[in-house]
Amino acid sequence: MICLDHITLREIRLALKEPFRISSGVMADRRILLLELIDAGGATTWAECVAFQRPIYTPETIDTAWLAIREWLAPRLLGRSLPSADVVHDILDENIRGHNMAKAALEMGCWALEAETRDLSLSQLLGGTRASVPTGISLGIQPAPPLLVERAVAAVAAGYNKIKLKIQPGQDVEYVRAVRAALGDHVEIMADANAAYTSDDIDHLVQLDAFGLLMLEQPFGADDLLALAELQRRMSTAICLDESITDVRRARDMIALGSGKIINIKPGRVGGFTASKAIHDLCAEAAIPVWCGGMLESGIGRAHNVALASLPNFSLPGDLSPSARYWAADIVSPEWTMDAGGMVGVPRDRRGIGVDVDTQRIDALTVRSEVLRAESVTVAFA
Ligand code: OSB
Ligand code: MG
Repeated sequence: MICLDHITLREIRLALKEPFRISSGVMADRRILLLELIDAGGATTWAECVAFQRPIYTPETIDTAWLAIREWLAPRLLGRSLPSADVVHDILDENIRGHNMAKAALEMGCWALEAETRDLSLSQLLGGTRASVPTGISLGIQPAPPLLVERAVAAVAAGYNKIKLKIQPGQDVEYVRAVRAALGDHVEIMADANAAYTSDDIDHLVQLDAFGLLMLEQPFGADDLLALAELQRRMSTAICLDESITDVRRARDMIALGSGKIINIKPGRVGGFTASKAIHDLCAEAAIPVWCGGMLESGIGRAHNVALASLPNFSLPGDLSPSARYWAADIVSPEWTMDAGGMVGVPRDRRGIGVDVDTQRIDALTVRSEVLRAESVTVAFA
């Protein structure tokens, strides 16, 4: 049983150690939306809304998410007795379109709260089975191939199990060729275009087949499932969908149309853990591998992702880099670390999200906050 007494929204600023460039823009100082959820019984937990500052990845931003949570989503949950977190997805989804990252932050917070109150780890509550999960690294677009090669070589030496290269038109084939030549044939390499190409680029992209990539992530726009199917027919490299998969129905469409062979599950993008589990289960039945993507999260979002990635069909390395790859100091302790084999431990012996949240540091980093309570919010959809 969960009954949310109040939720505190906070925006913190956290500087990335180095800017991260994808085809649609660059991120340097992260504005991060955190939720602290407090149960009527006194239990507390944290969740992270993974929306970025600008709509360069999906249409949401942290400002749209703040509005959606305050005005439409949180009022549906506050003060209401819920038997378990698995009912929250449908409550938030009914007659409210989109805003998946806003929904996910609340929904995942409810799962974490249920784990707290039932004295389970989040991994156990979700059905996770593994004590550690393999991680890969996602390398942003660099000004020239040698700079990317340098980072890729260092990442392999650090133990990462998969090297993902961001690409965009004009910075693709030669970059991938250089990294493959430097790393040799036995390292798992993949590329991610973040929707930068169109069906006019099919002949160009087919050249990537020469480099033995593990997969090519989201070459075309989120809605371009037919064009993606055409590309998949022309390429031997497996296409992986990220932005296209916003719920379990899109995963079914991908399978039916042949638009891809692998799915990157980001719980924020699909509206939370219930949808993530549904996609995970569907893909397990269809022999489609899945892996857990990343959104340059703080240690709070990372805790949620690591718990999800401990489910059995997360059979490929996730974008689950340790804290030190992103931040001078994280907001959780212990910080997330990776061993020499590129494995991240799942804190299955700890209750809830499995790390302590550094509330003093969060206080110091907070630039705005708002407390949402049942009595103080307008119920927009009575
Ligand atoms: O497409 O997976 C993506 C970062 C920003 C926007 C989109 C993506 C990414 C990443 C980062 O690849 C992965 C990470 O969090 O380390
Ligand atoms: Mg991606």
